[in-house]
Amino acid sequence: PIAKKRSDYQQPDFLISHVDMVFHLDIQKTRVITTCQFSRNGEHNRPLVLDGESITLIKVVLNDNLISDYDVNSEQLTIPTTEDEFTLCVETVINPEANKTLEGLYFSAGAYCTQCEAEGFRKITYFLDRPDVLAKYDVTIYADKARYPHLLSNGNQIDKGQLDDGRHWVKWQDPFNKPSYLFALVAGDFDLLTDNFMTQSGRNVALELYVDKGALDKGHHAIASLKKAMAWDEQVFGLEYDLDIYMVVAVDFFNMGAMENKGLNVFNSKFVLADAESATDDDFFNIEAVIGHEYFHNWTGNRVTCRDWFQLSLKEGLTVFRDQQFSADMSSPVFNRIKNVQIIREHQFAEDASAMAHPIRPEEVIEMNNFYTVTVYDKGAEVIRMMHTLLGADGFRKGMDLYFARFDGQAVTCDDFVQAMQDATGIDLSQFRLWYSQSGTPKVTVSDEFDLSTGRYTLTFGQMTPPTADQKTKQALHIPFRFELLDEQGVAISDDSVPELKAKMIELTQDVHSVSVSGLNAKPTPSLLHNFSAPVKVDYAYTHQQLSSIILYSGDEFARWDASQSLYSRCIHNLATAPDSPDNALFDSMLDSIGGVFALADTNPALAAAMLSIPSFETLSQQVDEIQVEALYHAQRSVRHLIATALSDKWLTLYNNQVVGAYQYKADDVDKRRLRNLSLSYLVQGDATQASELLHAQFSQADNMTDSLGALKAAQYGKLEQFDQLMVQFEERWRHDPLVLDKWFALHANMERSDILARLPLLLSHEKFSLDNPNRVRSVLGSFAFYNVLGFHAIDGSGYKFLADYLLKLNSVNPQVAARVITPLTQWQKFDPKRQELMRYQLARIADCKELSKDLIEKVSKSLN
Ligand code: B3K
Ligand code: ZN
Repeated sequence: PIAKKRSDYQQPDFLISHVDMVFHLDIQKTRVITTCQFSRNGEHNRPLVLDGESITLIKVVLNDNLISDYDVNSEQLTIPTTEDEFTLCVETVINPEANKTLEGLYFSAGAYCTQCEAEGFRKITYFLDRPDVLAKYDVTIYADKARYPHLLSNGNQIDKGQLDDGRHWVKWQDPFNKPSYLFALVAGDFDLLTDNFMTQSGRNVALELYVDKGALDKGHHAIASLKKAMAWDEQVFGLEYDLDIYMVVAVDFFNMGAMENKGLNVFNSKFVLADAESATDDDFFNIEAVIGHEYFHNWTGNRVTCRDWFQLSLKEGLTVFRDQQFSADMSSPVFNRIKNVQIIREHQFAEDASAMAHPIRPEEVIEMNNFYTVTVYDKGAEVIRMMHTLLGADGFRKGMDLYFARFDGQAVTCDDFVQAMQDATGIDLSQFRLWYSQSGTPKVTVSDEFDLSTGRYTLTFGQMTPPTADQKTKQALHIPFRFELLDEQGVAISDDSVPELKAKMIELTQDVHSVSVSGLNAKPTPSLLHNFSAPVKVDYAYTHQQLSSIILYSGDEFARWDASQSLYSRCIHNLATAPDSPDNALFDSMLDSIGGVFALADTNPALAAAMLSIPSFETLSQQVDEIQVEALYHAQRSVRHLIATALSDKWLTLYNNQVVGAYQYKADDVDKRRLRNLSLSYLVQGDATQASELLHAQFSQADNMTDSLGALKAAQYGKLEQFDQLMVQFEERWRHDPLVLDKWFALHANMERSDILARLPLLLSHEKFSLDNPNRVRSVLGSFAFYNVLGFHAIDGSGYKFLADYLLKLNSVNPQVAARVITPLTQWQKFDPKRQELMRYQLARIADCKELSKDLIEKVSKSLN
């Protein structure tokens, strides 16, 4: 397959003003009749070339004439016409049941549904399947009434009827122009939860949530979240919903989280269904976030969409930023910010360090589905956030207003967005645009100097972006870098004559910058990168004492957390590299500072919980040049053990202090459960009898999934004997509930045990396991490959082989999911030479496969280069 390049963009040869579609649904032979009004775009005499894949062409009618002089192959239908305006009617047949790629029209557990983004519409009909062709759609659906009482598509229902043969039909009309990737169709027998929302201008919007039969009670949180998101977008961005109906359908078989189809979102049921017993606090949180995300797309994505797929971050980076702000406003801002940063440090930095490194606006793509990445989404959101920081909240809002005023109803580029931000505020963003084209993680090296005789302190910032697999040379970026200086008492030093100090921010635009302050009595402590104001790595040689001081006194809660993480990281790396001569002063200083954090538990429990958690293996991995798997892993475990045992009394008190009543998903209770489960995970490393009593009591008395799963995870982590037996009980109780069973599978897959490779095949042959179900595949294969450090990276290569064997099977069923789960194998660059060789060997095996999907070809070939 050949890569498409961003620089090759050409306007479409034809435009479509209106689309009329008729679906005759049938499990194996669905007939689709598509009639479009075309017009030639510009002066040319090229034929009409439509995209189409895995569909059978029945007939083509041009302006009421049946034609046969067209050309059709496995990817395109070419119509030789010279007309400027014409009507084309194409009839195709598709097989939804056989479609296991879950792209196009497919069958999910008894219901029909569609997924068209990015290029799935061409699996339904021949079309100009690109985001810059916008049209109005009328859609009529015919299906058996008894089996499919609900027939849904975008927009408003305008007509319906009944046939004598048991079928019925419904006609939908979407009044908004949209690209084909936002098309959706759903047909099935669902339970329906309804509600309504009154917009700020007084329009009433019907809200409809369609879920599996019997799951109605699990839909309330999603509906409540939707209403919060609708109100939030009005308050913060002045954006109101634009149709009279908003539908959300939950399906069990879905490649990702959810899809923002106009007026008809389709969701992975994981991000819709929740009740206290079966869903954790994290599940409740994620539902609110994803419901918000898809809703916010209605403006950032649907009303203003992308000109081409290289611009994906235009809608995704911006919408992730919006959902992050929403979540922060709904709960603890600092806790949310920490979560965002962890994703960047664990996954995005890893992507930048791998062969898949790409800018947030990629230059070259073979399979578009491979570019729904943490870089495009989460680093993209960081780039938007930096503009928010540089422009201020008011400036950013002005920029957004101008963006909508200019581009509503159009398909535009990232440059158009930045230009609107610049024009609305007069702030020069020309250098800032490099963030869109340059990949890699910049490193900001900070050094300082203090002259006691003059009282002058100078802080010097140097920036450098190391080369990435896709780009050798890098330029200096425009980096908003927030910081402050703390005096010996931990008080922030203010000096209005130093603009950077006044603003608490320096804008780095060159390789080196410095800031000086005079009149100081002692050398201050710099507290750096407040609120993670840019997606960079910072290098400054803090003393342990300085880190402790930031932990206690920094005015920025994020910086306090970050300092705690630096202290833990230091201890862990120290132990990993010098296990026989640990730096005792460092460990004492860490225990001392952390001991002090317990006092925060009452006043700021969310921050306390984050500060009492040590960095993940993934985060630690990105702090070193070469990952020493066993040494790093065991060092992390040892430091946890040390914290668990040295502070055991504090953990017990903390555990006992978190008293919560009957389950409710509300901030105070969530914080308490979080602290309680965190304490338990430390307690299991101390007194075994005591821990096992606490754990048993918690598991058997829990009225909610957060506490049940917390107990199970603690038992797993502490390798308590009763773990296996609790897992059996858990499975018995939950085998009917797919979403809970996913958690059970995941727990098994990331267990640390020497026979893990022998146990994985048992999971795969479990009667509830299925290759067709992405959630299941992710919970076994994904959990293992991403998080089972010792198992996946077993030095005999068995973990890598296991993944590769499985991917070769998944390749022909669901390439999109396969290409996602392969990620850990593509990140071989940071491992030791032996592991690198083993990982590359498996990649080469995959590359050798005869019928490899485009998705895997792109990832594997890049990784082997
Ligand atoms: N826009 C969709 C993602 C589509 C992924 C296609 N492989 C969901 C979202 O980001 O909201
Ligand atoms: Zn999105």
